[in-house]
Amino acid sequence: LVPVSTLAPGLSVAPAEAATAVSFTSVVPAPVTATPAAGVTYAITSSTAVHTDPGAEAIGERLAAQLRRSTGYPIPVAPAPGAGGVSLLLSGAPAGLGAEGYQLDVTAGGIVVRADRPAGLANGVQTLRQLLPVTADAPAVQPGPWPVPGGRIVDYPRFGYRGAMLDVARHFFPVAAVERYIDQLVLYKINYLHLHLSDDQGWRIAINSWPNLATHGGSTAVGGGPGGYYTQADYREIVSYAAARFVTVVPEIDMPGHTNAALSSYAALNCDGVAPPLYTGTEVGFSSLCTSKELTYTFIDQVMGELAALTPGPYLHIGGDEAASTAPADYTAFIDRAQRIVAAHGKAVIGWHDVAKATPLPSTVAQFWGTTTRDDTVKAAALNGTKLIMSPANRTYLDMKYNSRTPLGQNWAGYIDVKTAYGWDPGAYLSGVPSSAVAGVEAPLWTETLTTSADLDYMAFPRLPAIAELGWSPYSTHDWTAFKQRLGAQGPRWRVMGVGYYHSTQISWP
Ligand code: TNX
Repeated sequence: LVPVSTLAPGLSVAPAEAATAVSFTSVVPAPVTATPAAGVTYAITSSTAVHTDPGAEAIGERLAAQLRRSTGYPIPVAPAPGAGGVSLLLSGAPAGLGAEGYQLDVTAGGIVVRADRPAGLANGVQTLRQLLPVTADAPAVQPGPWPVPGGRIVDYPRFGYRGAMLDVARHFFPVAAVERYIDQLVLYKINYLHLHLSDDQGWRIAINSWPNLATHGGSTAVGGGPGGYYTQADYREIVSYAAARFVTVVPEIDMPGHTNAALSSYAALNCDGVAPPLYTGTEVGFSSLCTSKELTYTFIDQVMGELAALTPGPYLHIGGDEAASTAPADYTAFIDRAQRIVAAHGKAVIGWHDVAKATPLPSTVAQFWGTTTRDDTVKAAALNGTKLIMSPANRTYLDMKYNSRTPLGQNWAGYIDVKTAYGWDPGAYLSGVPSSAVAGVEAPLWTETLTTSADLDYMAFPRLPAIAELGWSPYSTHDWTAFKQRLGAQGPRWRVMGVGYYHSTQISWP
């Protein structure tokens, strides 16, 4: 984790936790099966090595680096097979784990993680981290011992899409802050990072064919700060940092609404040919690309073309929400054309669920952000084959306040404490929509009121792990009483890592 101290001066890390053994059944998100072996323990010692199959070396190196930092042991990484220590193996996994599943065995003789694919091993390593004493996640050497409780975990995700969104448009977050958030996401097996790269208040990615977007459109933020933008090299760095951790970046350019920063950057994009001033307020629904101008589609084609070239992942997000200044017929025609443009660049579209009013391509995914459990347009699209990402605003919006006393955030979708964030089933939430239509979940973090990594920590934790668990764990494990205990056990880990979480009174924090 990038230390918060370099990002948010003034935030201090609590005193060291004791290196005590943790319970085998305390993992978040809850695994498919976890079978403790009573009385069995393996301890990491100064002679522990990590043994990796070909293709698992980088995962082994990252695990070893963390263990070296906190234990002070040498923890060499060597090719498998090797006796004892930690083995990361790409063979011998049981059938049915899929691309992201793993089996983890902790015996007195050593720790073995098996998976079919590197992504599965990486998930298994995250589980292993949670089985170590919390001090193993510390950024500096701690006293041992380093016991790991014995048993077997067999685990794989319920949904293939488990996302988090960060709004870097309302306030800009530098590369280091995004990478710090990625480090936090992977702790809970989130595998997509959606970056909201443009909005009325800022354009945050350099586009070579339209340079003013970043230099002018990126020059401010909500409240009038200096803003900022990613160069394409910055952006590639984020994408590769994420990819190394098996996180796929989904870039969003919001259109046709939420486009004041673009319209301010190029007068020709406006129907009347006049560029509006930059905007630093927080109203929504007042801007629209000019859907009747051919230049608008040249613009989208070139912007999405450059983004597609920067994006190894399958999706480009076209926004599509709150287009209150676009006539309904213009909106649907625009979205249909935007979908074809994205498809021509070899990518599938994700759009906020408003795009269901148009004609979704078979590959288009709609992201539900409503506050009710009934939406006939979304339901009809789902029954017609459109896959959904579930981000109900009154459950998953990490920018909503926990309660009326929360100093940050908004409350238009209500207050969301942990129990509300956790207490729903993404596969059975929307009336008439079968779970087979649900690709997964995503927790958006809008940043009208958030400016630092410490602010992100406070709003994302402890709710982000709740949403992550809804995306990963079988619904048969869903149980508030058990969850709040497991979640509480994460608190000491966050303190050790320097994550400034909200101490929700719904949880008893050890
Ligand atoms: C609604 S949700 C928005 C965003 C705001 C957010 C604040 C959605 C698709 N649009 O523009 O930032 O509420 O909570």
